[in-house]
Amino acid sequence: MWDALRPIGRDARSKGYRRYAWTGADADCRTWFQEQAEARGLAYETDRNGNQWAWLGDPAAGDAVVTGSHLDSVPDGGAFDGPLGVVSSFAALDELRARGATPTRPLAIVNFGDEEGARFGLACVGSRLTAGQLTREAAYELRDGDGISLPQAMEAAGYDPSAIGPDPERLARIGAFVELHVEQGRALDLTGDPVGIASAIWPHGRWRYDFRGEANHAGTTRLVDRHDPMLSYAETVLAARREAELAGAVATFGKIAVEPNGVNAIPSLVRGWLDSRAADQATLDTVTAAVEAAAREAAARQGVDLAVVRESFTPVVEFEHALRDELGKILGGERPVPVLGTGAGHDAGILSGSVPTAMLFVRNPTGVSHSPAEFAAEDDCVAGVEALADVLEGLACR
Ligand code: HGY
Ligand code: MN
Ligand code: MN
Ligand code: MN
Repeated sequence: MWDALRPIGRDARSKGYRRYAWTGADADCRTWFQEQAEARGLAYETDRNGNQWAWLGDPAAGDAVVTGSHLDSVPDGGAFDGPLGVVSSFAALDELRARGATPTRPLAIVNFGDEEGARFGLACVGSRLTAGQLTREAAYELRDGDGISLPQAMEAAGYDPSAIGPDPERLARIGAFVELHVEQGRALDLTGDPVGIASAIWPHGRWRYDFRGEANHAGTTRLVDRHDPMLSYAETVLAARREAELAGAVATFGKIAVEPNGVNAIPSLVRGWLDSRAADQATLDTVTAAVEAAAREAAARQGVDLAVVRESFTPVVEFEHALRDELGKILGGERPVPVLGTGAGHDAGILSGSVPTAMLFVRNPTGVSHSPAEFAAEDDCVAGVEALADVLEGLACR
């Protein structure tokens, strides 16, 4: 399975993945998913929001146990973030069949579209639409860097965007959703466990900072006469690091757009995106307020205008205890499986507001993710598949 998926959307130079929503690489991943489903005799479908589903048993029967994740990536992302969950789902189904387990509930494998938000700037578009956390109108407003809207991109990829929106009937047929994901951090490496169970997802959000200054000649404009938005931006990046450190949170300016973006021109506009996350809402609010205050002070001092827009936000997710504890019971052997929180967002976090949801993490020895260097050892990936097969058997088979 991996061999057919691995080359899709991989950049020859960076060795990272560029699988952005509704692009050719995304289409190739979707073809791969459909082939895997049909090769196993699973009923394949794409839902109104472009998420892919592979069913074993009658979906209409309800109380389905669903597993899966996403196949899209961040720019130059790693091989495991998302795909490990989807590949492991198919492998776990194969394992169930090898064990002769008989499902007593419908089973499904899902590929949620556009989880990373790399193209349109909003994470978890496929699951948010399905869960009613993103309205059709707001989705129609999403634009990529070339001004192409989400519906235009879907149409260009051969999908009808006219029905995108909440899918409560589909969610009502799900009794449990379990997402397996490579850990994005080193907690399991530190405890020495190949697999862990998620307890919570930190609250996190994305804020866009638009610093508008005065374009001018880099060589002839005196420093005292400048209104340089890059300076305000730079001070804001430093403030974000300072405030996050003080609060024990994280804050990242990972994306920037500069106009006119000329070496010898003082910019007119510097647009920076802040990603900030913290273990609790109050801490996150403290950090983001402090960063904005520092940015406004710097901008005022430099005669630069500042607009701050919160582009997306995901409140804290506490995975419900009943399912989490059931996984612990199913997987617990002589030593309990570790339960850990994460700062990474997931489709499971979005669905947790609609259906009983849990997550399994597979050890990531370096903790690195959202990078071509992301890695998980084969033995740990196999342990993840075994664990997922145990969970599916425990939840859905006799
Ligand atoms: O940004 C995240 O945490 C996730 O990978 N979308
Ligand atoms: Mn990710
Ligand atoms: Mn992911
Ligand atoms: Mn996810």
